[in-house]
Parts: sequence; structure tokens; C-alpha cells
Amino acid sequence: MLLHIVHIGNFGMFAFYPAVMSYFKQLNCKSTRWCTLIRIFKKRGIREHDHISIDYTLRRYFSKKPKLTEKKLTKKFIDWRKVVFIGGEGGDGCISMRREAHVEFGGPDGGNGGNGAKVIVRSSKKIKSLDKVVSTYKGENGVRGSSSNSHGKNATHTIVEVPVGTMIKENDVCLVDLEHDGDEFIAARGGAGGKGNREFLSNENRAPTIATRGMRGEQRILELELRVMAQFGLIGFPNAGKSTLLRALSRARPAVAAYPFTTLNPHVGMVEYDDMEQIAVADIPGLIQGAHLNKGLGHSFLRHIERCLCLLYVIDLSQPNTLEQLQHLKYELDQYLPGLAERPHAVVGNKIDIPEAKQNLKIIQENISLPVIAISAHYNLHIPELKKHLRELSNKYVNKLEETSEEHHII
Ligand SMILES: Nc1nc2c(ncn2[C@@H]2O[C@H](COP(=O)(O)OP(=O)(O)OP(=O)(O)O)[C@@H](O)[C@H]2O)c(=O)[nH]1
Ligand SMILES: [Mg+2]
Repeated sequence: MLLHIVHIGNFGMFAFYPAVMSYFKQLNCKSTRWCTLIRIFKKRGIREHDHISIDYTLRRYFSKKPKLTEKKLTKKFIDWRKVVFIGGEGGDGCISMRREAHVEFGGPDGGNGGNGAKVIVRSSKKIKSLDKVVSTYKGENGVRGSSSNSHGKNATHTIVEVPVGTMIKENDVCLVDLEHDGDEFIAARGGAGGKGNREFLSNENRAPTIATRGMRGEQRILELELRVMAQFGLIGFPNAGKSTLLRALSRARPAVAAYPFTTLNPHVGMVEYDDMEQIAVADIPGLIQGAHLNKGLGHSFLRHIERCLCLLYVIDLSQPNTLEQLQHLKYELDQYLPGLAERPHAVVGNKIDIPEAKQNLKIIQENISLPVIAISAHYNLHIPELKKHLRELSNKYVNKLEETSEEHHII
């Protein structure tokens, strides 16, 4: 596309030639966008003959905003990883004889190899999720020994940083719980360096010509798992509006769409209060009937629910079966892990803006003893009340639960 722009010097504005005008008309460009565009041109100092810059700017500015879908979301909350840890290999020992003018029978002078690196898992409070942890870590190899009795350098240890509260498991057995900032666990030891021929010098053998190879590093397959993912987990059927609610409560931006299973991975958002207190809330993929039998998205996401201290059942009030929704959700959780459904919880009725919702709300309110907080996540109705309720629950249960979980290391 050939674009021409004429700069009307004194006014500091750009006037567009007819070709550009028709381009804007096609795009249905609003006058506000015109002004913004002119400002961009001015700011970048783009002149009328710089066709490449003009074309590039227009393309970027008018390119459609990509739709937010779960697959395109690069930032995911990862709370479980299976990782292969391989220690570094030790450096080989060296076979060498001292050679020097006027030195007869100089003897062996081969140095030892350096040790291979350990792979160490360290907890850090700066890290919040396991998404930076990759599938394999291999420690560096030690340096080979060399002549003149030079020993090889030991390799520098590889450090893998994980969030505080990460459990390390091997074959479903918990090896360690990194519960404090800076706790370390040696996931794989490096191999020892080989011995150079100098080490084999003895009275029997004054000129040994043997050396040993560096040992191989240890190899282990370990599972890293976060003990607590969030204080509250949003539990509900697909399309109940969990992701919309998380968007309303926090600055997290999970994808929202009118089809089931939009959310495929958990997302965690922080609910912030005026006194700087923060509560982590996790949006968990939708549950369906038979989820405990691996139906729907399978078992894996039920594990996420286990790692929430309290639950928030999100009921879709636009559907007539509100009470059954709650019963089915509780049944699925209990089948997966007995007692899970009875963790401290609250019930939220979403989509109160829909006309039928009020009728459906009554049905559930009459049948359960807990208060049902009716909200509209989409229109931000009664969100402050919900935030207040979350804070009360958090003060009542979460601090206690965190203390007990620290005592027992596992919730
Ligand atoms: N009218 C109305 N629609 C809502 C409300 N909350 C959510 N929705 C709509 O419900 C649909 C599903 O919302 P999501 O937030 O993606 O639902 P979800 O529970 O995260 O669904 P999954 O990720 O599939 O489990 C979207 O089209 C939302 O716009 C609400 O309060 N009122
Ligand atoms: Mg969702």
C-alpha cells in the first residue's frame, strides 16, 4: 500500500492524501483514533516520505487485538512438575610423566579430575509458581586433571529455585518439604572426579600408568508439588462464571468464554484489601459429574482443589437446578478425597443479573444452612460484599489452618 502524508508545518498536524483517507474509511476509524495516530506520528518524528515507517505504524495500530483464549495464555500457574535431575560427571584423572631437561625419572604428575556439580533445589519467597521449572536439569561436568599435578576444577552447583512450601516426592513418598525461605535439598549428587596417576605412586610402582575415570552423576526422577496453592479455590461446573469472578476479584486475567472448559489450567489471583492484606484465590477448571472417575478434564485438576485451604462453591443461578449443582459438586469432591468437600467453604450464587436467577436463588437459600452470597461477576454486583466475606473466612480459618499445616507439614 502506497501511503502519502503531507506535513502542515505550522499547525503541527498531518493531513492525509485521499488514498489514506479511503483506507481509514474502510476501517471505520473513529475520530479519537485519528488524533491518537497523529500523535504517534509526531512522537516518532515520522515524515511524509518515510513510507516504510508509516506503513508499519498503520499496520501495527490497526491490527486486531488477539482474542484471549486459554491456549494463547502464556502465563499459567503450575503447581506440579515431574523433573529429571542428573548430577554432573566427574572429570577424568590424567596420566602424565614429568618431563624436564636434566630430570631423569621425573615420576608421575597427572592431576585428579574435578567433581561434577550437584543439582540443588532451593526454596525462595520470590518465586510463586513452578512454571519456570523445566523437565530436566543436568549439572555441569568437572574439569579433567592435567599434567604438572594440575587438578581439574570442581563444577559449580546448579540451583533450581522453587516457591516456599514445595514438597519433593519420589515414588509418591514425600522426601522433604521446603517450608522456609532458603531451604535446600540435594536432588542429585555429582560424580566424584577420577584419580590421576600421581595418586597411584607407591614404593612398588614408581611409574604408574593408570588413572581412573570420573564417576557418573546421580540420576533421579522427582516430583515437585506445591503444598498450598491458594487460600481459596473456586469450585463449580463449567460456565458457572469462575473465571469471570476471578477477574472481578483480582487483577488475574484468565480467559472467559461462553463454552464449557474454557479454563484448562488453574489461575491464581490476589484479592487486595485497603490494609495491604492479600488473599490468594485460585480459578480451577470446571468440574462435571463423574470427575472423580477421571471424566471431563480428569483427576489432575482435582489435585489442585486439595491444595486450597478453603473452598468457594460457585453456583450458576441462571440454571434451575441450583441445589443439585451444589450437591453434585460436594459429592464429586468427597468421592475423590473423603472430607474434602467439608473444608471451610462459602457458597456464591453467580449471574444474579439474569431475571430467573432470583427464583433459583430462593430454592437454594431455603435448602441450605449457609448464607448464599448472590453476585453478578460480569456486572460487578455485590463483589465488595463477597470480598468482605472472604476476609472474614480467611481470618477465621486460614491462619489456623496454615499453623496446623506447618506443624504436620502436609494439609
Ligand atoms: N449474565 C451473566 N453472565 C455471566 C456472569 N458471569 C459469567 N457470565 C458469562 O458466563 C460465561 C462463562 O463464564 P466463564 O467465566 O468463562 O465460566 P467458567 O466457570 O470459568 O467456565 P469454565 O472455564 O469453562 O469452567 C461467559 O460467557 C460469561 O460472560 C454474570 O454474572 N452474569
Ligand atoms: Mg473458566
